[in-house]
Amino acid sequence: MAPGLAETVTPEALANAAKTAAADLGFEACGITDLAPSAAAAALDRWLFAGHQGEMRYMERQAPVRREPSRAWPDARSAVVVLHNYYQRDAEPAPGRGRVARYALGDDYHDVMRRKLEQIGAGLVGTAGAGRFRAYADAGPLPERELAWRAGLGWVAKNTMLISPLLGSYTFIGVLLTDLVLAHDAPFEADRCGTCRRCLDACPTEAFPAPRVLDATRCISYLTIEARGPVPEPIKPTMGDWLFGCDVCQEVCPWNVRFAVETAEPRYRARPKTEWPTLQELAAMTEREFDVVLGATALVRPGRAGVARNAAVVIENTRARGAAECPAA
Ligand code: B12
Ligand code: SF4
Ligand code: SF4
Repeated sequence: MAPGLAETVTPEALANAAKTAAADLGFEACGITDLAPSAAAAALDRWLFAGHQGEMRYMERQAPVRREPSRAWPDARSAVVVLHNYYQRDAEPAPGRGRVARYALGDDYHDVMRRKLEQIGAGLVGTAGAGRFRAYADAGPLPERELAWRAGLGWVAKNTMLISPLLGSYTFIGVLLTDLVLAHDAPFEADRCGTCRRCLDACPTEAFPAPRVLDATRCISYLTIEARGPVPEPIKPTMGDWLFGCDVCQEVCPWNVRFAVETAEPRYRARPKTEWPTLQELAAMTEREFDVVLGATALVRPGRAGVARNAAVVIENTRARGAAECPAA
C-alpha cells in the first residue's frame, strides 16, 4: 500500500466507510473479519475424505485456501463480508413446467454481487487514498459461510446455511478482501437452531448424514447443477419438480418462515424464462436457443445438456405422479 492518507484514517473510520457503502448499495448486512486460519478445517477435511464433494474436484483443489483464507491473497488484511437478500415468493406451479430455486430466478448473481463489491472497494480506496482489493461471490476458494459467521452476520445452521437472525438464509454472501486494516467485528456466538431439525427431516433425498454435514452427492442442488452424469435412478423420483437447484431445507426453516421478506434488488426478481419454464421446450432446445434464452442467468452453469437432463427427470416424475393420481392415465 502506498503511504499517505491510509495511515491517518483509523480502522474504525474505514470500517464505517465500508458499512455505509454496503448499505447504500442495498446490501442488507455487512461485517468485517480477519483472514485467520479456518476454525472448521477439520470438518472440511472429514467432508472431503467422505467423498461428499462428488465430482466437484475444485473443492479438493481449493482446500488449502479454505483452510487458510489468507492464501487467497497474502496482502489481504481484512475481509468485508456482505449479505444480499434474494428471497421471493414462489409462483403457482403449472402442469408441464419445472421449478427453479429462488437464487437462480433473476440475473446471474455472481455479476450483480461482484460489481457491487467492487464499488465498496473503490469507495475504500477513495477514503484511504490507497489500498487494493479483490471481490469474491461464490466463484472463489474462500470459506464464505465461515467468514460471514466470523464477521458476526449469523450462524452456520444444521442445514449448513448461514442464517442471519434478521434476514433468514435466502441471502448471497459476498467477500471483499482488502489490504487496508479495518476494525473487525466479533463472531456470531449463538447457535439458534436449538432442538429444531425440520430441515434434516424435510430433505427429500436424505442428504444430511448429520446436522451441519451435507452429502452433496445426494443433494438435488448438486445433482441438477454441478454433476455432469445422469441422476442416480433411486434419487430421480425424490427430485419431484425441481428442475434447477432446491430450496426445501430453507423453505421449512422457521427463521425463513418468520423473517424472509421480498428482495429489494430488481435484478434478482424472476424472469419469465426462469419462472416455472416449460419442460418440453427446455428438453428440445438447441445450443443457440439455450444461449439466447438463458444466457446471463445462473442456469448456464450445467449448460444445455444438463438442463435438458433435468427436464427429462421432471417430465418422468410428473408423468408418474399423473399416473398415480389417475388410474386411467
Ligand atoms: C460447494 C457449494 C455447494 C455444494 C455443497 C453445499 C455444502 N453444503 O457444502 C452444493 C452444490 C450442494 C450447494 C448447494 C447450495 N448452495 Co452452495 N456453495 C458451495 C460453495 C462453492 C462452497 C461450500 C463449501 O465450502 N462446502 C464444503 C462444506 C464442508 O463447507 P460448508 O457447507 O461451508 O460448511 C463449513 C461449515 O459448515 C463448517 N462448520 C460446521 N460446523 C460449524 C460450526 C461453526 C460454528 C462454524 C463457524 C462452522 C462450522 O464446516 C464446514 C467446513 O468449512 C459456496 C461458496 C463458497 N465459496 O463458500 C456456495 C454457497 C455455500 N452456496 C450457496 C447457496 C445459495 C446454495 C443453495 C441454497 C442453492 C440452491 N437453492 O440450490 C444450495 C443449498 C444447499 C445446502 N443446504 O447447503 C450460498 C449460501 C449462502 C448462505 N446464506 O449460506 C454460498 C455461500 C454461495 C454464495 N456466495 O452465496 N452449494
Ligand atoms: S437443497 Fe434440497 S436436496 Fe439439497 S440438502 Fe437441501 S433439501 Fe436436501
Ligand atoms: S430448520 Fe431448524 S434446524 Fe434447520 S436450519 Fe432452520 S432452525 Fe436450524
